Amino acid sequence: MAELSNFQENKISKLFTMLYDSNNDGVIEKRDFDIYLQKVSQVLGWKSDSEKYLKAQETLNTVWDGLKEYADTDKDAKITLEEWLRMWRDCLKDIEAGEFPAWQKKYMDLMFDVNDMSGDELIDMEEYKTFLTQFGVSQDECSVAFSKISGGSDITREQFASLWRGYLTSNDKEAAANFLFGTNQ
Ligand SMILES: [Ca+2]
Ligand SMILES: [Ca+2]
Repeated sequence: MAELSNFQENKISKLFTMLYDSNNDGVIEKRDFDIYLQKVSQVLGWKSDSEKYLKAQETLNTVWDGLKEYADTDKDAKITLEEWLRMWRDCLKDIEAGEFPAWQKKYMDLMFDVNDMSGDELIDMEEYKTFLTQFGVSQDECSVAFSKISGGSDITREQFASLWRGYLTSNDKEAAANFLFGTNQ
């Protein structure tokens, strides 16, 4: 099992708090995914019987099942930060090689889809802002972060996956990928 540097651990902990633990009670549970779905549906204007909503719901259920299977060491259907970090230590090497766990790949693809509101397979700055401000990142911070990660053009699905990999694994504090979820690490 690989060790995480403090820098990697901070970034991975931020993901836990910002993106996954929707109700901020210190553990990830199925309920957090339900809240997440409500949140993005509101932003995107999805009705709860629409095809997109149902598809996202199915994906999130699969993501939760995969995450639970991998990370929930004590099988209490709650992922603590400790369990979360243990999982990332375990899969760090695979991710460095570009191999994400299947559930994580699904989550990344869904994240791309909900960011790419216009559906043109590119994330532009406005879309990035619309999405990330829902998670407590300010407009200004989004602008700075987007300039860093995009290098001046919109983000393709392939770049997005590469930014995730960099975010999770990089130890270079100047690496653009560190800014994927805002400017604070
Ligand atoms: Ca929670
Ligand atoms: Ca647990």
